Amino acid sequence: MNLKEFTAEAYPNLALIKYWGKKDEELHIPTKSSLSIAFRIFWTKTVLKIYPGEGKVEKISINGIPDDLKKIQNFFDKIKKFYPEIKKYNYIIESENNFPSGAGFASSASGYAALAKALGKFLNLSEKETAIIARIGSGSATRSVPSGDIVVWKRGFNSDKELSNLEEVSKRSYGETLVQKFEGISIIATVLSNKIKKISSREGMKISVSNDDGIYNAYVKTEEKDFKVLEKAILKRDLETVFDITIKSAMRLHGIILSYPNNGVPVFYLYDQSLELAEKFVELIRKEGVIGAYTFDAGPNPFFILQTKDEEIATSMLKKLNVNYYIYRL
Ligand code: 2P0
Repeated sequence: MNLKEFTAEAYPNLALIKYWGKKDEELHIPTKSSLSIAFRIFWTKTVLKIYPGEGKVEKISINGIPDDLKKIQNFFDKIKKFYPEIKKYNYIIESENNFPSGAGFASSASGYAALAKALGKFLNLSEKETAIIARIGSGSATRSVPSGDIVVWKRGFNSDKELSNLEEVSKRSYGETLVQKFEGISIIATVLSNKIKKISSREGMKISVSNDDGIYNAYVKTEEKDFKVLEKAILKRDLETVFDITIKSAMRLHGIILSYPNNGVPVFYLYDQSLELAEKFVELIRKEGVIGAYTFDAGPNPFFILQTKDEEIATSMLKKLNVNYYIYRL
């Protein structure tokens, strides 16, 4: 057996302007641009073993435990269309990650990014091409491929007309580093709950997009404007604007999610305690005269972002309330 190995690693990311919805379900073309910040205390490391075959994934394991082969075969089948070379080999994927359960980060972003990077080494791909492969695995993985602290993922097209050539369009939306180093910032990931959510992000965003009655479309337009403002604010390190837009984008996300019940059943990810904690955080930083932001993904755990010099304001509050957390200092 002629076996070759390719190893890669990737980290999760936290979006300040969120990704929520696809123009194309197959290729994960986002309806809107998003921007994220790296979170490098958690990681996924992946070893991709290849040998002559017919494009089949033989085994996949995460931390030594077999994972969903069908899901990963489906991913390989999608990318075969772009890289026929994949059909000539079979694959064994061994992944490891250090995610504590309930830390608020899904491992799909770093998982698909690490796998895409390993595939990128095998296929000799550029970072842009690698980010496109990661995107086909999971949208948010696009933002875990570039090496910078701040990464943008632009929606890549302006009109439906441009969607006529899917392959071409698919190549227009990929992650890019906006800022390589963004020091002096702390991200605090709190752990309020580690329950598995009832509705996955994939399903949740599909519900928002497919029920659009104008509100979702208005959300996309507003966020697209704020995305541009945020990009500029980050380049100028205008933290006040960065934090203001971060909070708005998080709350708009959850407003949109609540706007579209699923056949009448409310869709929601936040708990009362999530909002109470966010409110306490804002009260505290205001009292201390410092700036910061909170954000939420599709889950109940607040993330706090503030300057490292002010980090203790948040951590002492969390300690008092007995809430567990993880800190990443950029
Ligand atoms: C984000 N989320 O920008 C947003 C905020 C969740 C809330 O990207 O269907 O797991 O695999 O493309 O990437 C989670 O969505 O969805 C996500 P798929 P994904 O981080």
